[in-house]
Amino acid sequence: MSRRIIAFAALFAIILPVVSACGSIGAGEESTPLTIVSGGSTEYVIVRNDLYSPDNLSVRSAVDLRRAILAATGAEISLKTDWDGQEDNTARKEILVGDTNRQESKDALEKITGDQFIIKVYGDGTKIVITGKDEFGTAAAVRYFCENFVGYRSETEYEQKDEVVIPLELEVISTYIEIASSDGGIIPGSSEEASLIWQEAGTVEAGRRMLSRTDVLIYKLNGKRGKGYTLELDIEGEYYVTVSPDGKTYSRLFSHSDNGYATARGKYSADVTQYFADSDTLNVRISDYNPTDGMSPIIYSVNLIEKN
Ligand SMILES: [Ca+2]
Repeated sequence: MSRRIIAFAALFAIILPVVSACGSIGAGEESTPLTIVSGGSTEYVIVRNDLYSPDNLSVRSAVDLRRAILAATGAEISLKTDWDGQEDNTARKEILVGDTNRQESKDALEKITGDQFIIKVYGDGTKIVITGKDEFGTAAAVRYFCENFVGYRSETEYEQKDEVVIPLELEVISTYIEIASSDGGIIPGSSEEASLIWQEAGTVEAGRRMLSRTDVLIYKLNGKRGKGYTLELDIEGEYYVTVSPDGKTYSRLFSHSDNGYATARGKYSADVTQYFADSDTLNVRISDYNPTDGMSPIIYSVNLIEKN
């Protein structure tokens, strides 16, 4: 049996778009604006749980939020942990991501069930909670916040804006879907996948990444020098997959013409051990094998599996 180690944490779930959202603000109701970012700066800091390691999805989601705000508004927002010792943090403007030690996070978590997340402003806007019951819910919450309030969908898809303003009365409680994959493959559209993308391409919908003829997608996968790995792709269409340890010289790994299934969806894997002989990373480049026609690659998951 092989062990999963893929870049960053081994994850098996991804968050797909929200099924239902209910807010405390209905159409036509007056809301009071709460400014998070104005003129490229912010008074808020992002706060995350001190006890989690940097690979924890909740922590990575906090980093994603920071990155989204910076990209969309140019505002540098600090990210700190919730450990303040004896310091009084009640007046500090904080965006609390995940299950922090603040009372507001605890109160918000009481309001939701396991498959929900919550985004809620407390009091006069000093504390904004963005959390799920677990790190997957928190990732879904951050994604929702980024898309709906920051105007950020991905590194290449966001609105430039001077301000981020949310309603002071904001309370979103929403259900999300986790799609489990049997073997730990990372699914397009997840924040895990986002962390692997070196060159973005194509469009993502319902856990699939669809390339068009001239699109070139590059994942950068992290491993350990000298270890053995198998690369597994769940893919269909006219794919052409090349790999490179240095991002300069690419070698052919496989293409749709190598298997007997024509362009059907399937899990295709190849030994990539040799590329880790002298490198901790592997660039995986996916493009259309035959760009002159319409059949193009669709990617369902990517997985780098360490060999025992
Ligand atoms: Ca094609």
